[in-house]
Amino acid sequence: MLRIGRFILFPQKTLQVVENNIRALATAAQPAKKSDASKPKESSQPKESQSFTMNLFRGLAETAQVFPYPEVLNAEQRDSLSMLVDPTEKFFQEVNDPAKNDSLERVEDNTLTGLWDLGCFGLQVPTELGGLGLTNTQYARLVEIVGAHDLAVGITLGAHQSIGFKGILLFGTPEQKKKYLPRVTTGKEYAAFCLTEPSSGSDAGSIRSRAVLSPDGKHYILNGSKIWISNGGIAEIMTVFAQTPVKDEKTGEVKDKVTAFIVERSFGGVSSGPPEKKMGIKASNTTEVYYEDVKIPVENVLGGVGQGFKVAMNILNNGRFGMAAALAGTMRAVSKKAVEHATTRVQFGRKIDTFGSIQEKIARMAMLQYVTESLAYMISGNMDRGSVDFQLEAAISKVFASEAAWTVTDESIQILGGMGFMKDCGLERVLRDLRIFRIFEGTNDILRLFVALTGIQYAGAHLRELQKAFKNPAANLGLIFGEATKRAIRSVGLASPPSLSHVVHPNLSSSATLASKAIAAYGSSVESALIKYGRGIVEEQFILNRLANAAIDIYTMVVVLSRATKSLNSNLKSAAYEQMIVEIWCREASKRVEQNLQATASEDVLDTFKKMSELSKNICTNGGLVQLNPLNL
Ligand code: MYA
Repeated sequence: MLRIGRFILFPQKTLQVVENNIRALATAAQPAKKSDASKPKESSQPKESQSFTMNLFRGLAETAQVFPYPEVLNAEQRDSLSMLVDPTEKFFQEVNDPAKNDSLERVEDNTLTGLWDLGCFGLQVPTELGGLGLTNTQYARLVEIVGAHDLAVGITLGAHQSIGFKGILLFGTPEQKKKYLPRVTTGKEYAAFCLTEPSSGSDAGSIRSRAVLSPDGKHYILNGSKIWISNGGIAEIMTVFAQTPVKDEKTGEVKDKVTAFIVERSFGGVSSGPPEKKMGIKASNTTEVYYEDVKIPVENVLGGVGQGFKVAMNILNNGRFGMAAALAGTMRAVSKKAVEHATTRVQFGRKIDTFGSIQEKIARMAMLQYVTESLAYMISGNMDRGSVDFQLEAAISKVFASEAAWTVTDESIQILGGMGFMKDCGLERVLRDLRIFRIFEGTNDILRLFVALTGIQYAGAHLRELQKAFKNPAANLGLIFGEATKRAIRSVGLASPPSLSHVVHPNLSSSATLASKAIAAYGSSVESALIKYGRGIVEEQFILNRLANAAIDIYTMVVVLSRATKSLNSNLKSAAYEQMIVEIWCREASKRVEQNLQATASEDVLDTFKKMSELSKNICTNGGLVQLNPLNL
C-alpha cells in the first residue's frame, strides 16, 4: 500500500464553508482599523518553510533560497577544489577504463586502489576522521567528473558515501563517528545502505527485517534480508533498517517502528548473494544481503530507536543532488561526442550541424544540461548555506536529471546514427547505465507524488489556519482580512502575480514575468484542487502528477533565471548564450505549466483520465492488451 496516501488534509465541506465565508467577507469587508490584537497567535501558525517549491504551492514566490544564485566557496575552498579537479580528471582519463569495467562486470582493482588513494571514498568526511572534508558544492564538482566518465564507478562511490555511511555523518554519535568514519575512508572498508526488501521497494516503511532486544538488553538480534544492495557483496559496514518493537510512552502500546543500525559484516550472521546480472552499471556490485541472528550492540543504533524511517529519508534527501551533479557531467560528456560528430560528419554535401534538425537536438541537449547543472549547484549551495528545507528541491533535481540525461544521451546516439549504436562508441553503455537512475533512490513516479503531496499538505496547513481563524474572527481579523482582500482582487482579475523583477537581471525581465505568472496560476490551481477534492486529492494521481510536473517546470525556470542573472551581472563570456537558454526554457516551460494546470481542472482532460483508468482496468483484468491483431490471427 502506498502510505504516501496517509497525508491528512481537511474535510472538503468545511473548507467550502471557509471559502464561502472568505468570499462573503471579500465583498462585505470595509477597510478596518488594524490592531495588534488582529495578529494570529504565534503558536497557532503552521510551520513556515523557506523552500521555494513548498511556497509555490501557496502561489508565493519565496526567493530567499533561489536568489541570488549561491556563491558559497571561499578562496581557500576554491583553491583546494581546483587542486583536486585536475588529478581526478586525469585519473579518469588515464587509469579508469569504463568499457573494460563494463565487460568485466566489476571495477578494475587499479581503479579502486587509485580512487582510495585519491581520497574519493571519503570526500565529505571531516579531515580529522580521515576524509577530505569537502562541502556539498565541492563534492558536486568532483562527482560531475565521475559522472562524465563512468557511472558504474559513480555508483560504487555513491553507494559508499552518498548513502552507505551518510547516516553516520548525519546522525552518528561522536563515538560512532570516531569508530566508523576512519574505517570507511583511510581504512578502505566499503559501506552500503540496506533498505530495500523483496516486499518493500517504493513503500519503504513496510520492511519486514526485524531486530529485537536481547534478554540482557545489550544487543539487538537482527533477522531478515535485503535485495538490490549496491556494494552489498563488498561492504563491511552497512546502514541497515529493520522493524523494532517500540513502546508508546503515552499509551503503553508496543508497536513495530523502523530503526537504523550500523552493522558490521564481522558481527557474524551476515552473508550476501552473487552479484546480480544487470542491464547497466554492471561494474557496480549489486547483491542480496541476508541477516541471520546478527548480534548488533545497542550502541550501534543510529539516530534513535524507532527513528529509522526519518533517518532513511534524510539520508536519501541529502544525497539526491549528487545524482544531478553526476548526470550533469554525463550530459556534458555525451553532448561533446555528439558535437564532435555533427561538426565533422558530411552528408548531402554539408556538415550535418548545419541542418535544423540537428541544431534543434544540440540546442535542447545544451538546455537540459544547463538546467540540471543549475539545479545541482543551487541545491548544494543551499545545503552549504545551512538550509535544511531542501527535500522537495532535491527530489526535483533527481527526477529532472535522470530524465534529462536519458533524453540527452538518446539524442546524442541519434546524432551519431549507426555509429552511436555501436558498442565501441561507448554511448550505448551510458544509455544502459542511465536507465536505473529513473528507478533507484526513489522512483521518479514516487518522487513526483512526494513533491505534489508534501507541497499540498503545506498549502493545506495554511488554509486550515485560515479555517481556524474563522472560529475567532475578532482575534484574527488581520489574517482574514488579508485573505479576503487577496481573493477579492483575484476575483476581479486585478491581482498582480508575485514579482521577480527586483531579483533578476533586466535582460531577463520578460522571462521572469512568465515565471511569475506561472507561480500565481500554480497557487490558484492547488487551491482549486483542494477545494474540489479535499482529502481525496491523495487518490488523484493523474492530477498530482500534473501538479508535480508544473512544479518542476516552475522551479527550473526560477533556478535558471537566478544562474543567468549571476552570469549577466558578472559579465561572463557565456552570459548572452545563457540568456538565450533561459529565454527559450522559460517560454517553453511556461507553456507546459499552463497545459498541466489546465489539465487539473478541464472537464475534457478529467474525462480522459477517467477513460485511461478504465482502459487500464480492462487490460489488467484481461491479463494483457485487449485489442486483437487487425488480422485476428
Ligand atoms: S536506495 C533505496 C531507495 N528507496 C527509496 O527511495 C524509497 C522510496 N520511498 C520513499 O521515499 C517513501 O517510502 C515515501 C513515503 C516518500 C513513498 N523527507 O506516511 P508517509 C515523512 C523527509 O508519506 P510513506 C537506492 O535505490 C513524512 O512527511 N520526510 O510515508 C540506492 C511523514 O512525516 P510525519 C519524509 O507513505 C541506489 C513520514 O515521513 C520524506 O511510507 C544507489 C511518513 O510519511 C522525505 N523524503 O512513504 C544509488 N518522505 O510523520 C547510489 C516522507 O512527520 C547513489 N517523509 O508527517 C548515487 C549517487 C550519485 C552518484 C555519486 C557519485 C559519487
